[in-house]
Amino acid sequence: VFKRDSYEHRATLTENKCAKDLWNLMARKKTNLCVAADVGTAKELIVLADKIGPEICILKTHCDLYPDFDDAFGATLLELAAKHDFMIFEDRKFADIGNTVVGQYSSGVHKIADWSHITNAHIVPGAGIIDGLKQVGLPKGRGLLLLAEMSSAGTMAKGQYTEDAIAMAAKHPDFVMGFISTRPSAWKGAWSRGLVQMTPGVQLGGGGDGLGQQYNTPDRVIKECGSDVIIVGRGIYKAADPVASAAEYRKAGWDAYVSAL
Ligand code: 5IU
Repeated sequence: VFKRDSYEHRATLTENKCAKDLWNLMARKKTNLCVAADVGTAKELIVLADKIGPEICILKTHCDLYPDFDDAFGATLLELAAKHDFMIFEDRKFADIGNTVVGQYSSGVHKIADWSHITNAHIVPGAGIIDGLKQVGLPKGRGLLLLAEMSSAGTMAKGQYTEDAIAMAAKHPDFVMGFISTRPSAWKGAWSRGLVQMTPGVQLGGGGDGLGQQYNTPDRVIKECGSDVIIVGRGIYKAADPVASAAEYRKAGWDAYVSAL
């Protein structure tokens, strides 16, 4: 078991507002479950978010998946986030130069910075992508996750690439709130302190999906891999009873965290 600090304590170690809010939310609500709501429409997403809201710390969206996305989307999700006490994470995976991501994050059809507390970015363009996103997000109190590792088979985000992501995060403690990672317990050097580790590719049965996704159990992700937040998609929204399934994942994730303290 990879032992670590409580969420309450880690809230005191970050300079990013979103990370502080998330650590405190997880401790208060006793959940480290993020649901990846990759459903077919915004309408379904909103129904799902209202049902599973009490179980989760984060609702993860892919706003370009929903054909019925409209200008009311953000406001509706923010209302649900306030009602159920969760945060919103648009999994946009920005990947362009700084100047371009300024527009993609603040403007366009989706205006992500207006409604999503958290978003994420590839570091393949270099640190300019962080500077660009920060120009938009920092004044709004947003947080950025860097993709240090991915859950898919054959990912190129490994070794030196992962180390470079860690070094870039260290240069932007006010805006970078953490990482998407799969095995941060194996990282060299200092532990992530106030930075949040979020891990996708989580399903109670393990296995994969035939398209490269690789699953670990919640217990393994938290206790062995050293993650802080489990990200679960199909394990919940494809279940016969998504609310019961969310409750089950929540318990598995929380029990694993408590036993890793
Ligand atoms: N996701 C991954 N792996 C990654 C990253 C994001 O699976 O490395 I970065 C997303 C894709 C999907 C969710 O939205 O996390 C996982 O969904 P399933 O639990 O349905 O596989």
